[in-house]
Amino acid sequence: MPPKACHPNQAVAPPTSGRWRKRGCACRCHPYNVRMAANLTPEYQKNEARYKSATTDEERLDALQAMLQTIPKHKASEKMQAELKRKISQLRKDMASKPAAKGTVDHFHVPKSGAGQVVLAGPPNTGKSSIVAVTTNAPVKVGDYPYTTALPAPGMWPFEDVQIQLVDTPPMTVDNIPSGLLGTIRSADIIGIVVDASADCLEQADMMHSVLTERGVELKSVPVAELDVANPNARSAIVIANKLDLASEGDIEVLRELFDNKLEIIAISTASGQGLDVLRARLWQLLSVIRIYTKEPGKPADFDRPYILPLGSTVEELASAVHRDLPEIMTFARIWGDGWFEGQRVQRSDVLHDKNVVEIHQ
Ligand SMILES: Nc1nc2c(ncn2[C@@H]2O[C@H](COP(=O)(O)OP(=O)(O)OP(=O)(O)O)[C@@H](O)[C@H]2O)c(=O)[nH]1
Ligand SMILES: [Mg+2]
Repeated sequence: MPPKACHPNQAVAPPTSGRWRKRGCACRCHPYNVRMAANLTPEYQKNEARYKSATTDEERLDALQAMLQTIPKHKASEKMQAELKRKISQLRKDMASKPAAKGTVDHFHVPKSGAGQVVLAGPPNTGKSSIVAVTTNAPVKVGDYPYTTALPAPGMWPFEDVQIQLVDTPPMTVDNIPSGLLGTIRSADIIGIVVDASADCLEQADMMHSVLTERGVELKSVPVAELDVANPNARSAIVIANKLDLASEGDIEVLRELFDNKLEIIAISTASGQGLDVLRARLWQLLSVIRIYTKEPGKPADFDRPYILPLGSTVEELASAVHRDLPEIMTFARIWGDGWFEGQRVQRSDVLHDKNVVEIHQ
């Protein structure tokens, strides 16, 4: 006898073959109700057991990453791999937005906010605080002497209808990295290495690259969506060459010629405003997120508060961002905007595009 569906009103065909983890349920509402991937190795199973018995987020993350590394890579395990990647990125996000434990204040932990977090790091006096000062309303201190900034400070840089979070940080050198700063840098979505384009900028960029690499931060010149999620050390990074107004053409040329193969370089000046729009648009692209507006049937769309989702998110992932239980009770969705006919009826697994409007029906 075929297993009974949990939601009798929904027309869900029971499986005809394969083993199902949740017995007696034929629907696809439960995330664990997936066909078992064949040939799970003992090593994978050991990591899975570690995940199940983990008591802290750090242990969970470590076990999930190990599961992703050890899962057999073939067609039958593709869904499990995708689910593991989703869990890893969700857990990372949750960990980054958690406040410090009660009674302790970790000044180097900056909870994430907005469309994504860009941590500005670099040697003294390069203009990290000036960038935050001219682009956001954050009350950061700018000084014409080194070591002005002592602690990280966030500010929100408006971009169209969203905001990108910039984090000002204290300066670092080869011999002096404030304790806690590496944690701030590691939890960034994007690391913006700020150098002074008018003073040995190649040396500064090289120093930052080698100091961070030696400490296990792998700087990648790719958007967040193209990072290997199984590699916890990889971070999207970009070099921001500031003080363009004081720099000679030659300074920037040398940096581009000798460093461009390692990281992308964007030249700006907080004094003249040059390059700031280019920087903001590029940071938005690197963050690899989309904005989705929701609407209730018969009502206009809510354009004030877009949902920010990772690039490649599906209708079902939007539903769970709206409400944890929504994926289970949604029946169908309609969509407007880029890539669709007006009001097209879409499947749970359909991939959303930036600025789509979605109407979820229960
Ligand atoms: N000419 C020029 N001066 C700049 C520019 N950006 C920053 N400055 C100046 O550079 C000096 C240092 O700026 P800050 O923003 O305090 O530099 P910082 O990197 O935060 O310095 P620390 O906190 O010490 O690491 C200040 O005098 C700024 O006015 C720029 O684009 N052009
Ligand atoms: Mg500063």
